[in-house]
Amino acid sequence: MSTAKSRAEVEKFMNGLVKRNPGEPEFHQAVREVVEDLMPYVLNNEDYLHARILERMTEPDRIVIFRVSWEDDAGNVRVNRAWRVQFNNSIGPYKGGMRFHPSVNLSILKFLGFEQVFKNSLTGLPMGGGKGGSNFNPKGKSDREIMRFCHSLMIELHRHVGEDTDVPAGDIGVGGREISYLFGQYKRLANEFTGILTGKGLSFGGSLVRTEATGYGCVYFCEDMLKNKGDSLEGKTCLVSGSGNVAIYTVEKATQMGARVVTMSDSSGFIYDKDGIDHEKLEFIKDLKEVRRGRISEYADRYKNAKFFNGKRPWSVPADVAFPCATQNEINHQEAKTLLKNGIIAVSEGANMPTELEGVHEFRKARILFGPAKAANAGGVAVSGLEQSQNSLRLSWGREEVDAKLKEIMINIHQQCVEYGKEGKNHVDYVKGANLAGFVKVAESMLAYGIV
Ligand code: NDP
Ligand code: 2IT
Repeated sequence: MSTAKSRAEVEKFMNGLVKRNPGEPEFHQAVREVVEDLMPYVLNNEDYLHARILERMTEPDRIVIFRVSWEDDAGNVRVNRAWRVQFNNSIGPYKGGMRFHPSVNLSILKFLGFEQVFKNSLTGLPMGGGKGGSNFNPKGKSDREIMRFCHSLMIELHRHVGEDTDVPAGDIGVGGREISYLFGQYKRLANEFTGILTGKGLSFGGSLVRTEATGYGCVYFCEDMLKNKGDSLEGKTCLVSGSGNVAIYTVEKATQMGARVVTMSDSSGFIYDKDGIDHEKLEFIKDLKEVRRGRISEYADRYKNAKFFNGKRPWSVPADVAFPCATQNEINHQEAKTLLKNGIIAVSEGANMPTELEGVHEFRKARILFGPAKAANAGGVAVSGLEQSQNSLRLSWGREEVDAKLKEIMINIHQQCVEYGKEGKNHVDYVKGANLAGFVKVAESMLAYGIV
C-alpha cells in the first residue's frame, strides 16, 4: 500500500472521528498517533477493513457520567462531575486508573482509556481498557473532605465496577489514601471483600511493588532499550519531570542503576540539582510530596546547591535521558527539538502522552531511543494485574517475586516492540512496535466475537 494512499485514508478517518467527537483534542491526538501506524497494516488486511475494526476500536463500549455531591469542612454543599469510560473489554475486564484533577474532562479520559486498551494488551495479562476520574481538585482539601468526596463518588461508581467487570486504580490525584476511602465504601455497599480496585493498602489485599511499579517499570524499559544498543543507564545524566508517584520511583530506580537525576518538577516549576537527587534527597521529596503535600520549590530551600525555576519545565537542561512523568503534552514541539539539540539519546515516557504529536515525530525522525507511554509506563498496570491475580488466589507474593515478574513483563513488552517495530538492522521504531503489537490481540479477539 502506498504511503500516499495510507496518508489520505488517515485524513479521511480522522475527519470522521473529529466530526463524531467534536471538542475532544486530546482524544483526537491519541487516536491519530495510533492510526498513523495502523492504517498501512489495516489497508493490507481485508478482514480488518471489512470488519471496520478501527471505527469499532475508537468507539468506547460505554461511558458513565454522574454527579458527585459532598459537603466541605465549612458545611458548604459542593458538586463535581465524575466519569468512567469503559473503552474495550475484548481481552479482559476493563482496567485503568481514576484521575482527580480540575482539568479532567471527557476528552482527557477518552484519550487515557483508548491508550489503556493498547497498553494493557502489551502487558500480556487479561485486562481490557478503561479510565475514569473527576474534575474534583484534591489540592488544599483536608483528609475528611477527600474521604467524603471518595465515599460519595463510590455510591454511584459501585454499580459499574466489579472484579470481573471493571477494576479501577490510581492516577493523578488518586493514591493510596483515595483508594483506601474508595475501597472502604465499596466494601460497605456491596457487603463483599473482592479485588475491585488495585493499589490497595498491603493489609487489605494490595500488592508489594505496586506503589513503585510505574516508575521502576519505566526505568527497566529504558534500560532494555539501551541494552539493545549495547549501552546502559550507568553514568547517564537524566531529566525527570513531575514529583508524584511515577516521578519519585523513576528517580529511585534510575539512581539505583547508577544514573544521575538532576531535575524534578511540579505544576509551579522545576528544580535543578547538578549533584544529582540521591537517596537522602529523595527521602526528603517523598516526605514533602507524600506526607506534607508541599511544593517542589521547597527542595531548593533545603538544598542550597539546587535552583528552582519558577513556571518552567526542565527540558532545556542538557542531559542523556529524559523521563517525562507529570502529565500529557508536557513536551511541546520546540522542547523536543531542544532536547535533541542538546544530545538526548533516550526518552522513556512515564506519564501518558507527555509528548505532543509533532514532538513524537521529531524523536522518531531523529531515530533516538523513544519509548512511548503505552509501552514504557505499562509496569504500573501490569503490577495491578498481578494484584488482581493475588486477590483471586487469596495469596500475597513476596517483593522479589513481584519485582522479578515486573522486570520480565517489561522485557516482554520490549521484545514485542522489537518484533513489530524493527527497521533495518539497527533501528527499532518503538511507537510503531507498541501500536501494532498492542492492536493485534485486541483486533483478533473482536473479529472472533463477530459484529460486536
Ligand atoms: P501524581 O498525582 O502522583 O503526580 C502528578 C505529578 O505531575 C505532580 O508532580 C503534579 O504537580 C504534576 N502535574 C499534574 N498535572 C499537571 C499539569 N497539568 N501541569 C504540570 N504538572 C502537572 O500522579 P502520578 O505520578 O500517578 O501520574 C503522573 C503521570 O503518570 C500521569 O500522566 C499518569 O496518567 C501517568 N501514569 C500513572 C500511573 C500510576 O500508576 N500512577 C501508571 C501509568 C501512567 P502538582 O502537584 O503541582 O499538580
Ligand atoms: O495509566 C495507567 O496505566 C494507570 N494509571 C494505572 C492503571 C491501573 O489500573 O493500575
